[in-house]
Amino acid sequence: SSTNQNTQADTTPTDRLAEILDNSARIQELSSGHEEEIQEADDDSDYETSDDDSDDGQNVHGWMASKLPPNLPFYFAGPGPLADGLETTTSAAQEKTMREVIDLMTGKGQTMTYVNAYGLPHLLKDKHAAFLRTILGRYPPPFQVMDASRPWLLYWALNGLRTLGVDVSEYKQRCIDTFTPLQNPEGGFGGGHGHLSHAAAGYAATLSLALVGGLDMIDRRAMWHWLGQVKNPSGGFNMAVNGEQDVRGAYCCMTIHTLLALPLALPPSSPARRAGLETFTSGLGSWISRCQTFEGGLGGAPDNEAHGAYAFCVLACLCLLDAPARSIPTYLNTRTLIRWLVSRQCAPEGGFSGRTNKLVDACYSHWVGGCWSLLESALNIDPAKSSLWHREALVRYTLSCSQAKKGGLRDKPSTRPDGYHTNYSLAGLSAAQYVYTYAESKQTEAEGAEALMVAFNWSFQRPTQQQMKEWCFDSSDLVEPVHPVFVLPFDIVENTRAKFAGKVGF
Ligand code: FPP
Ligand code: K
Ligand code: ZN
Repeated sequence: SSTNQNTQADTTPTDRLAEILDNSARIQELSSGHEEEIQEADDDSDYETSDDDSDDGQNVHGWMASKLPPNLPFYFAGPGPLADGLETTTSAAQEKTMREVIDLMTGKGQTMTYVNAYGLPHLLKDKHAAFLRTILGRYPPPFQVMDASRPWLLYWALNGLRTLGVDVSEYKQRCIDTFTPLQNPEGGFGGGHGHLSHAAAGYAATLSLALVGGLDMIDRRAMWHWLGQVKNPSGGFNMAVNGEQDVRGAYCCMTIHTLLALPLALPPSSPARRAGLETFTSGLGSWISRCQTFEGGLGGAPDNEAHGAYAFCVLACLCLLDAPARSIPTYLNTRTLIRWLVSRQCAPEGGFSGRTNKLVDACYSHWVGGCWSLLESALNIDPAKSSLWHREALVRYTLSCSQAKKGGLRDKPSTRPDGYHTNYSLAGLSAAQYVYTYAESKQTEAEGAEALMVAFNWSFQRPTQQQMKEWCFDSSDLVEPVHPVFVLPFDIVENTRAKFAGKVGF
């Protein structure tokens, strides 16, 4: 038996070494064709730490270390040690993206030269703000395809601007004017003129109006009635009357319900009430439970593929129902969820993918990055002491790879920035920069008898000097804190809570 063990012990490291050597060839291949740029960059590079460019393929970490900017851990500078040989459209796209990311991370392909103390491009706040302001401007005819997304365009731009520290109160009247024709007499908002009310449009409209202090234009009683129409007898929510049922509906509807402090009881006209449910939360946790898949991740509806965007909707919706430490472990298997969620953080990219075997994308900086504070709170993990995820990696991806030099943030290198990716990259950056914690407050608990108040129990801690150093950003790269459940600035959430305090029942 001891011979067998020795054989095992001998072959495993040999196989590993073969893999690493294979990958060393892959790294050389990745850098070849870029020799001119490398040479050029090396000539005036601050990063060069060794004159020895020779690479005998034997010491891959040594090779990488000789190329790295100071402070850049090796795992951001080369492909991971494991790769399978299956070639698909996705594997080709992955290879291209990884190559572009490595060039930006290591500085070889980096053209943003205004860098912070850690050699990462600064957050280009003024340029991103200017980019977001153009979204609030006029649109040429090709943008007709965006007509159903009017509320979203406003939300992404206004929330992104506030996350960058820009005051948006000047947009109040225009915002109200935009939403007036979108609000329907039967309650809720459509995405464009003449459109039926829709959960996503209502969510984006409510958040936008909260951002500018324009919530008074919402007919809360009509909204309560409409929400009753989309509450499904299953416990979940439809996206529209007779629309599809998925967890976006649950998160969007319950967010609207909470922010507007609507009554918890279902209206008498609600089809769910006729099916025996009494409140908006009846059956909701159990329906959400069914969205956890064999991977441990969370899909949009029972039997759907696990996906990061829906994972946020699931966790945030559970955090509207009760304290995370109660609602999350009650309805989800947190052990398998952790495994799936940690697998979303990509190396060397540092950002997140939305699902298994797919590519990094900066919108998941929020959809996945926003899950950590909720899940860590559910597990009583103190993020100041230990963490389930790598904040530095997300900061590196955001600053080095997701920023467009002319303004706006983008999905990945070789894509164009847009309002959606700009807002959610910035929200993700805030998740990496702040510690968000849930703490029960007696006062809101007492009020909670009528409306759902638990989601107002979150607070934020600004990063310490030590944390900023660990996570690689300067104070000028710090964004504003974004609420982990409502995805709004904290002061907006507080103003909204205070506005409707004691007004449950219209
Ligand atoms: C796949 O796109 C994307 C999805 C299946 C989910 C999209 C859902 C959201 C963005 C979230 C909605 C949330 C609310 C609150 C309305 P893809 O195949 O292009 O991307 P992938 O390759 O990254 O999966
Ligand atoms: K994507
Ligand atoms: Zn995206």
